[in-house]
Amino acid sequence: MKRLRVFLANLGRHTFVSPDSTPPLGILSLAAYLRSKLDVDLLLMDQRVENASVESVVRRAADFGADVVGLSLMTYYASMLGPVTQGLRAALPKVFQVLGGPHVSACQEAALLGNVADAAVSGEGEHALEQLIRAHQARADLTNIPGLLWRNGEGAITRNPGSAPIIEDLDTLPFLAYDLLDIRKYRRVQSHAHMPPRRYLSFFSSRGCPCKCMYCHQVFGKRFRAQSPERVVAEIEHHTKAFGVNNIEFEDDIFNFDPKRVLGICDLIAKRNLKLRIYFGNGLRTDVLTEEGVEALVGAGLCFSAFALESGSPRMQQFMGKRLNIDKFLQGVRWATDRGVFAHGFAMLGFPTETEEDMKATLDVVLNSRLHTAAFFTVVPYPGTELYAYVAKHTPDKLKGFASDDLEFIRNRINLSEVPDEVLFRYQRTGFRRFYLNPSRIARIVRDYPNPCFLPYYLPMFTIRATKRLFA
Ligand code: B12
Ligand code: SF4
Repeated sequence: MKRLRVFLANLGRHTFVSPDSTPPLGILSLAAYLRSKLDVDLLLMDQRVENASVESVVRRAADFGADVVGLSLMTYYASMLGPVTQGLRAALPKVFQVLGGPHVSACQEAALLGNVADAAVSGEGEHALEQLIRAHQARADLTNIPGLLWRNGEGAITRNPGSAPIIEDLDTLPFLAYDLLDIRKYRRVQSHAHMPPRRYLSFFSSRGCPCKCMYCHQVFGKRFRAQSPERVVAEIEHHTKAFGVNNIEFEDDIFNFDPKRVLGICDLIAKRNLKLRIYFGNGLRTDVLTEEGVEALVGAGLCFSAFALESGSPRMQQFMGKRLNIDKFLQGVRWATDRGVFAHGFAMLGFPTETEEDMKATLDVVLNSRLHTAAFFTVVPYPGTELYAYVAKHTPDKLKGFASDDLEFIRNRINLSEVPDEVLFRYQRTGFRRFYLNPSRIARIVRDYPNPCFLPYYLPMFTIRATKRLFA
């Protein structure tokens, strides 16, 4: 019997103002899991890093002769789904098409509108995709797959009762299928860490975050599950040796939630003398960060971390559910930068009810911090978040004309706050300008940035962000 051919693609684009692209850990994890359970041929494609056209995605799947196509995406790229799935249907009439990733977790049934995919999986995908493929191979009914979203015989979008089981013990996951990806492509583009392009690998060592930030996703639920230090370091050692790479990025939501685990990981890295350079693109959470943890991470090779403040206003911290202690934030950044770590900050302006006072507070904290670089984002309500529900309930007019799949998110002009548009965008520009036009900050950036020759590379992106709404 012909082996089933499964094509997994990460949809997306990287652009001038959003130049970053990281290895698609979702499909890398799914591929590893599928081949550990089923006898299948796999082909992976990352449309985002290749900046490939929709036609190329379809052609790649068709040339491979795919029986099943799995498409992974963020909501931001949802407008591609119609053309991709229709193209696949035309090129491979019998192919079974399934959607997954943050977009499905956010939009649920609506993810199947406007396209011709057969099914969609919300949340963690390993178990569900395995079950789906088994059912497809056996030509069995899909009604027995808990939580599956699919089109039934009449074409109606249906949700099965229940939800797909999650993987309780993340140590049981096979190592990411990096051998199926051309990692050389990631050397040429900016990674999540704002560092010069380099050879690196990404990892995701924990799932689920117990915090309740109202703008955040629902992919892995609220319970923290993590791989043990032994499992984390075994995978890092395996892949870094196989690819001859020593730069690694963690994309975990809350890597340092368990301080003991952090120490265990660092201890093993040191014992095995892995000589890593470690980056946290998605950040370390400062209110659970300990000085001992920072010390250990630096000893293990930490050289870059993002730190998400989001707001410097204690009132907004409560409102948005992040509840970060601002003094601890400043202290965490100081612990890291005092030890030579390059620190990037995330700030958000324009939450519902936010006033000029709150915005000033955010600017004050960021400007007075030891951060090397920072980005001031304006708040965007993604569907499926508590924030979106709040805006839909209290100020539905603000959602008119807002497109969560606008492919240039940085241009997004939604203003959920109490202040007029020009005030919000002026605070954003002022934030960027005052942060970067500071001689001592510039001196620290030049001193601590690993390769200052790359700094001009960021200028166009910085200029566009810093002038948002100035000319429009
Ligand atoms: C790394 C990352 C990126 C990378 C790109 C990642 C990529 N895949 O290409 C970069 C840095 C470029 C990026 C950019 C953005 N990101 Co981002 N990013 C992440 C982050 C931190 C980790 C993603 C990851 O690797 N997860 C680990 C893997 C294992 O999980 P996964 O991909 O979700 O896959 C699992 C399931 O979803 C499912 N699954 C996935 N694919 C498929 C496919 C099939 C067929 C099936 C069945 C199942 C399935 O199974 C997988 C294993 O269980 C997530 C947060 C998070 N925790 O996920 C945000 C996240 C994905 N990003 C988000 C957003 C909003 C953005 C931005 C738009 C804005 C911003 N300010 O960050 C920009 C995009 C702008 C641009 N430049 O293009 C949102 C997406 C929300 C949404 N509704 O889509 C997330 C969820 C963060 C959040 N707080 O809400 N991001
Ligand atoms: S701490 Fe990060 S991952 Fe956790 S809920 Fe808040 S934004 Fe989401």
